[in-house]
Amino acid sequence: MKKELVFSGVQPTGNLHLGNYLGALKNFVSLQKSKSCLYCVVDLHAITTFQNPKELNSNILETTAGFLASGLDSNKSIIFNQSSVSGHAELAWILNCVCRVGWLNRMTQFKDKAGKNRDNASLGLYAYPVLMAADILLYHADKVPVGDDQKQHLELTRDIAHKFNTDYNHEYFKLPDPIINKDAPRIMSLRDANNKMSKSDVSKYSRILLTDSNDEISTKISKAKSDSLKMPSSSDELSERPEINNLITIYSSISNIDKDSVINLFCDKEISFFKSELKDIVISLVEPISSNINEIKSDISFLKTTLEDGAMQATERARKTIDEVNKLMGFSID
Ligand code: AQP
Repeated sequence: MKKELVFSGVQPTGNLHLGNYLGALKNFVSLQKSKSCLYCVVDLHAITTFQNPKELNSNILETTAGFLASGLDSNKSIIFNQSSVSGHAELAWILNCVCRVGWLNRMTQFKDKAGKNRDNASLGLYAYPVLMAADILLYHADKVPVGDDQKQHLELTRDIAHKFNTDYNHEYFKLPDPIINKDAPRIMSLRDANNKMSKSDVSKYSRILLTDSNDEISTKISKAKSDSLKMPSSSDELSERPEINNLITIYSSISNIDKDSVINLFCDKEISFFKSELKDIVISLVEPISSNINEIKSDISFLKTTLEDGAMQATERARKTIDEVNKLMGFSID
C-alpha cells in the first residue's frame, strides 16, 4: 500500500523554540517512521515580514540544523528550503486566483501579525495562507503536522483545494488533514499566557530556545510568570490559572505523562518546587538537541548538500504537479 504523504514547514525567522518543537517538530520526527515526509524551511513565508538577507541566509542553515538535531533524517525525509523549488511560488499565484478575498479576511493570524498598522503590512503577509496552501497541495499531502495556530490555514487550504476541483471539474487535489499534537497544541509565552510562544516576541524570556544553555533555561523557568498559590489539586483550576496550565502542559508533553497525572504528582506543592523539576525535564530535552545543533551547524557543506539533495527530490515531484495544473488551467499548448 502507498504510504501517506506528509508535508510541513517552519519559517527561518530565528532560532527554534520549545513551542516549535512540542507543537510541530516532535510529530515531524515520529511521522518519518511510517509516512513519506517532506519538511521545508519556508523562507518565502519568512519574507512576508522584512528579513535582513544575511540573517535570513544564516537562519535557513540554522533551522535546517535544528531539524536534523531534533531527529529528522535526510535518508528518511526530504528536507529542503522553499525558495529553491520554484513550484511553490508558481502554484501560489494560481491559487491566489482561486482563493476569495472574503476567505482571507477571516484569517486571524494576519490580524494578529499586521496589528493596528494593517495598511503597512505586506501583501505577502495577507496572502501567506495561500502560499501555505500551495506548499501542501503541490505534493498532494494527506497529512500536515502543525501547531494549533495553523488550524485555520489548513481549513483554508481545504477550501481552496475544493474550489479548484469544482472550477476545473476534476477531483485533482486531495483535501489534507492537520495533525495537531493533542498534548501541546499551543505552547504559550512564559511571560504572558495569552500569547503563544513565538520567535518574534520582543522578550527573550518568553521562549525557551532549542539552543539555550542549561543556565538560560533555568533562568527563564525561574522568571516564568506564575501566581502566588500552590500547585493545583485538580484540572478544574487550570482555566483560572493560565500560566500554571502552560507550565504543566510543557511538563506533560516532555515527560509523556498526561496532565491529570502531573497534577496528582505535584498536588498542593510549592510552585518553586514544580519549577525546579520542570527545569530538569526541559534541560533533559534541550541539552542534547542544543549540542547536536552546534555540531551540525559547524558543517556548512553538509547542511548545503542536505538542502540541495532535498530540493532536487522535491523539484521532481513539484514539476509533475505544475505540469498537470498548467494543463488543467489551459496553459499548455499541445
Ligand atoms: N507556541 C507554539 N505552540 C505550538 N506550536 C507552535 N508552532 C509555532 N509556535 C508554536 C508551530 O511550529 C511550526 C512552525 O512555526 P513557524 O515558525 O513556521 O511559524 P509561526 O507559527 O509563526 O511561529 P513563530 O515562532 O510564532 O514565528 P514568528 O514569530 O516568526 O511568527 C508551525 O506548525 C506552528 O504551528
